[in-house]
Amino acid sequence: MPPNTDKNPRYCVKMRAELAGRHISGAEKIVTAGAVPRTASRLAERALSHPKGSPDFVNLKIEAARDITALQSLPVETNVTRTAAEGRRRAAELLADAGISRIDEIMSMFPLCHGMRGAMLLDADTLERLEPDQARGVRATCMDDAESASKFSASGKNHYAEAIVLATKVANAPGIVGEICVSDDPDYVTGYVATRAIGYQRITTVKDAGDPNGGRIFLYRGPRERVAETIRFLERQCVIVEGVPSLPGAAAEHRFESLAEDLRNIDEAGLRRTVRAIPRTGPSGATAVLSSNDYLGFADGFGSTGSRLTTGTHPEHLALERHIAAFKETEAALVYATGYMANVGAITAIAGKGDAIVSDELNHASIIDGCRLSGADVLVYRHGDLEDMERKLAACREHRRRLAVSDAVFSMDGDILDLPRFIEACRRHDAFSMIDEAHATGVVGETGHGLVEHFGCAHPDVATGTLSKALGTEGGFVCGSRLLVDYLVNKSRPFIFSTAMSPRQAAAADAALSRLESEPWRVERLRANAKFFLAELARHGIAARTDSAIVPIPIGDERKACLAAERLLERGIVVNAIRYPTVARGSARLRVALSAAHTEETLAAAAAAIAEASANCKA
Ligand code: WAQ
Ligand code: MG
Repeated sequence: MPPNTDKNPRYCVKMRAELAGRHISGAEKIVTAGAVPRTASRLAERALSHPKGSPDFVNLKIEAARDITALQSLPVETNVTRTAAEGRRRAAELLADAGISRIDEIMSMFPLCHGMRGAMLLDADTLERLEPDQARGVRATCMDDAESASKFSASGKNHYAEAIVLATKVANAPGIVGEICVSDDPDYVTGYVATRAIGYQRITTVKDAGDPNGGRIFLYRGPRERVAETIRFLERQCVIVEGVPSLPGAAAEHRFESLAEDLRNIDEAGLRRTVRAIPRTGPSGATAVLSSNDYLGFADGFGSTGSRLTTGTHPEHLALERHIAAFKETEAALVYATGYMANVGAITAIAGKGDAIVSDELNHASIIDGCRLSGADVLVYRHGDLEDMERKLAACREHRRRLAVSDAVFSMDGDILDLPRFIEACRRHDAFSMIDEAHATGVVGETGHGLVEHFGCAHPDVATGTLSKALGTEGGFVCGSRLLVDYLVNKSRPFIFSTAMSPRQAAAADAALSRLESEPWRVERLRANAKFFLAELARHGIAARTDSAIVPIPIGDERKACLAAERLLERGIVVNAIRYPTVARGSARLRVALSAAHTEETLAAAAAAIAEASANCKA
């Protein structure tokens, strides 16, 4: 934007809309004079097409923005929390680090914020209320994101970017030592705490779903006679915030904007779906469920009775999804009936006709089937060859969307993907990055959290996995940003059109995940077993390697591999022979999969028997 001069003055354009006496929409932009008509028209459009209905009145205000301060955005960190209690504990820790105590008392004041358009202004130490008008509160206004012009046209309202702009202005107000924000939207459980020292700390769960209590609390420390100056800064000082980061996986990232746009179209057509558990008890006792598929009344207690979008969602599914998201440190997760469906479901929702998928040649069959079903152009790159992958991505520049997909741990070779390089390459080519952690979850990474933990790197856009391997139960999942999961809920046919997993199954998987978290020694034991087993094989002259729990023992000829497996079975050792078409012709192998439950005696005996059987069969 050009400098704010007399020749080219800037204006603050503000919009707010009301329906039936209630505020339904509000926004503001700071723009040059030339951009005022366009901005005003867009804000009017936004007010008039609000999903909550046609407003009774829209207030558009255009004010000269004479004195503008530029501020650098607070840095953003995300704290993944599973429950409201955990989120509030995290908020308390963060603010304690910033020298603010009495957090529990402050948090307990949120119900008093109900109905306020502005924030509560509290003395940070005495908790006295300092707002001149307690019903309204103090509103931070006259602020904008320096890059809002580019974000605005593309994505309409961006809660996250708007919250960072507000928090940056508030944190820089004289006398303000901190801010706590909890959304007042009953379905949006994310909030943040912010100070100049700790930055903008998002907390993914700070309240229970369905809780309408929220608001903002600004914490002030200083003499009473300077409160007015603070309020003047918050309400009148024009501020432009520079360098607002975009949330990974948020609409502001170009590739995600296309998912957001699809969702907006669905929303505008009145077709948006959300997942919610059906109430088991209504106001007058049990709910009358007249839309399940439980025709004979057999499902009670075991079957889920329907698709996740009809009657199939139970509290157990939602708890499992929150748990998986927290475990994977992503905003959200979605559970599918199987891992196969998670892969097919994610790929076919993201990519379709006119899109391109770039896929490792050794990817699992569920990925291959997803690619085929999607209708996208599929380009297969040489196994693990990320340069080949980049060349193929570069060749798809003209496609609408690009998706690169790889197994995290390759199921037949046991090797792992170089995730940091994979993600970097995807970002360079504006491609979605997707990995399947079926054989990585519970195995790879210090405590079994998968590749991100192993490499200490960024998250891919999409991570899928299964509950049926290390977690010993059944089902599959996809995790990533809230936007991704909302998109899948609306677009992923295997999610939408199949019966939800049994709620008991969901509870069992939830418990298994807790066990993985509380017994990290199992992951350690598995790693030790792999090391021991490889050493035993080496002692018998077999060179094998692995980055995971899968140890392939190459044989080559298909018949010989089967024969070796038969010999081992005769001795009570179950090892599968893997042949074409699972692997290439002439690369048959014995595939050993290790477990933390194996003892060293078992592994030593197995290594000796494998060496003998494979030597005999080769001869
Ligand atoms: N100044 C002061 N208080 C405000 C303002 C303002 N300009 N705007 C809203 N509030 C207060 C008011 O009491 C609302 O009820 C409350 O804050 C919540 O506002 O993913 O959506 O606009 O990182 O509902 C935070 C997390 C989302 C974003 C917050 O707030 C993220 C949100 P909402
Ligand atoms: Mg709100």
